[in-house]
Amino acid sequence: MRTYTVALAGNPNTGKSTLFNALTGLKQHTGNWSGKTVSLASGNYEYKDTRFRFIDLPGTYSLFSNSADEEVARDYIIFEKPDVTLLVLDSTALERSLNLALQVLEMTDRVIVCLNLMDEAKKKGIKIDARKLTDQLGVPVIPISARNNDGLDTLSEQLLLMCTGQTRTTPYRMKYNEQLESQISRLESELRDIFGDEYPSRWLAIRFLDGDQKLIATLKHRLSVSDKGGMTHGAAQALGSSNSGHSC
Ligand SMILES: Nc1nc2c(ncn2[C@@H]2O[C@H](COP(=O)(O)OP(=O)(O)OP(=O)(O)O)[C@@H](O)[C@H]2O)c(=O)[nH]1
Ligand SMILES: [Mg+2]
Repeated sequence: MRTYTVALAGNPNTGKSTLFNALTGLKQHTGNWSGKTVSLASGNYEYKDTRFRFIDLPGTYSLFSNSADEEVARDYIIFEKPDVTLLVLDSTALERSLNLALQVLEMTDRVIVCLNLMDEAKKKGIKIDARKLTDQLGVPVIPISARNNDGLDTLSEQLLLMCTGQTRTTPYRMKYNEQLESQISRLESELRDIFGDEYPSRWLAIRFLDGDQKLIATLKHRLSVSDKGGMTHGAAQALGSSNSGHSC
């Protein structure tokens, strides 16, 4: 049986572990306070002769290098390359959740968005147009209530479609001002010289321009381990710069 890997990402307290438990039948700790999931629990779920291996990532508000949790979640998505990243959003606080969603959409095009806590949203009179959000984000958006097992069949079906390559996505990518966009595209092509298509080059370029030193150190380390040679002068400068990464 083929096994696909599905990473659960989202803000703290959005119900990732509740969804993980509902699908895998395991008992990952859940509760109404943040920061519970610190290590990576994994569990299997079978649907229509397909096995999904779920990874319960720590809850974070962003995926930069602000904390160990952010690095763990980010590194998993970038370096482990799950077949799908399942973004679990809180339907009652969508605006807050969308910040992380936009970051994940820069990192991978294999994303499914779950609008969790729909039961709470309904109680509060919050209406969300999932179809419109699907159009705007460019990836499937599925309303669910993990605690009540609502919407999980639709979600399973979508997981199967995406893992088997039957869903095409066009993830929304932020557009920056002209000056920044030209720096991004220059750096992007330098980074592609080093890494090819190994990592999402636009996302990498943006992280470099933001001066994400921990990410740069991780990449340098991985590069030295894999011993890839032949990098261009600009790329070497980009990786070697110790401040902002503004090498171009
Ligand atoms: N009403 C309602 N509550 C939910 C739902 N899903 C999760 N919860 C509750 O939300 C709280 C947080 O759920 P968790 O599953 O622990 O959230 P998490 O995203 O794993 O949290 P971290 O590990 O801190 O990132 C718990 O009290 C859950 O019972 C849902 O669909 N509806
Ligand atoms: Mg959790």
